[in-house]
Amino acid sequence: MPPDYCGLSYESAQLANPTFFSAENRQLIDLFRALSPRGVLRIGGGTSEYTTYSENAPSGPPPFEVFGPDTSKTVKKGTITSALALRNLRAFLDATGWTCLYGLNLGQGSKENAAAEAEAACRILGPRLLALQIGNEPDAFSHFRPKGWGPQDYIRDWLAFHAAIVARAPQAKFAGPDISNKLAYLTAFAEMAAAQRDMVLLTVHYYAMGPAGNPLATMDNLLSPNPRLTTMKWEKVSIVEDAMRAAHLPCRISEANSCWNGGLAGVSDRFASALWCADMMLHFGSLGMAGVNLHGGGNGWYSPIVGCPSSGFTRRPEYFGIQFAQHFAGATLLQTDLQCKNDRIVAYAARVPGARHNECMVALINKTNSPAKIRLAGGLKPLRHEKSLLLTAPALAAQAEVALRSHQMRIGSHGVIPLDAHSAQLFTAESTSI
Ligand code: BDP
Repeated sequence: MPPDYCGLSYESAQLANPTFFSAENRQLIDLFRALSPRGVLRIGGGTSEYTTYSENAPSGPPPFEVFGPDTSKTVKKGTITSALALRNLRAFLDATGWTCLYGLNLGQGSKENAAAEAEAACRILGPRLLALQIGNEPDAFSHFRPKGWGPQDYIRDWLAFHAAIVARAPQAKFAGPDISNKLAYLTAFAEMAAAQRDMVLLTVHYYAMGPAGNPLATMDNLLSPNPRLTTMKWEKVSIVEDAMRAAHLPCRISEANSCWNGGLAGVSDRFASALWCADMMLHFGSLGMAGVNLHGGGNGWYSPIVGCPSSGFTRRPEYFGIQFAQHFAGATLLQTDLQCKNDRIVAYAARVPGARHNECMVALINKTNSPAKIRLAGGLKPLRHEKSLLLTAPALAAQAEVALRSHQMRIGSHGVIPLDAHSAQLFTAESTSI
């Protein structure tokens, strides 16, 4: 898992308020830094198809302090991203140590405006710009394109925008296709990407459930190993692997969360979402994905950080799930084989750079409502006097008092590790086989 594995995702509309992502927003900077010293901030989402770029800051106050969530029902109004917003974003990224995956408007924008914005983003964000993306979820462009528009039409439109952008910003790097769920668009994109020299990353989205309001979108379903409502059918992971191979590129989950349509009240903002998030992030790591960006912003139910500069920010449970997974950023996952009748108990192990040669890190996640007892095999032994990290809360539906806290390692007889119901634990183990 690369060092910049963890990330967040915000709506492009948020840039209409240039003070949000700025060096002045100290509280948000600290929250980003406490999540990762070098994460990826993805800017895009549904509102990226409604933004226009302008060199000049619009007169008058910004249209809102914070924006979000965006849902399929949000009536979107066009917003303006200015050069000032990009300069402030650069200062924010410098202060956090993060880079940016930056989305341009393909749905309704002109290629001339996208090229002007791309040129400014490259110049102003400089080394903090990981890549540009052209369009959000082009596989769901029914609002913007005639019926029958498909993957090859998308590639044609993408190439036209790409040509306009590189004419103004020859140094630009690109990622995509940022799809919702139709893998045919990823396959077409990967074939096209193989012939480009400026592509750095493939991207796809993942929502475990949706839309909010669907009776199958429940806390219980979220904790099941493969929620039945996922936007992306990950049984088809071989298609993603083929795309990575064809394009010679890594793939990142550039937008992810528990339930689309802005999240589900009482689920997306509860401790269950933290357990889901920790497992989902490590699971995608084990599938060879290069990172995951949790979508949010504003006061969305699924947003890992909510609030605004004037009244302050709050960490939602999911924030702690990301922090849990962050311990694996930069580490090399090892193959694990958990023999357990309950598929809601999962385990991950990894070699961490800088660790003693025979040590590895182990994560155990118990998404059941019963305590469990785990015995490590394969020559692995938990370190007896070490501290472990525990992701816990008073209840699965807890909103507050969710914590990732240090905890004295408990080891029972025969090396059995007791695992509380609905909890996740991270600790160091010694290996006689690595
Ligand atoms: C995705 C959009 C994102 C939305 C999200 C949702 O890219 O902007 O916020 O759906 O519905 O498709 O929550």
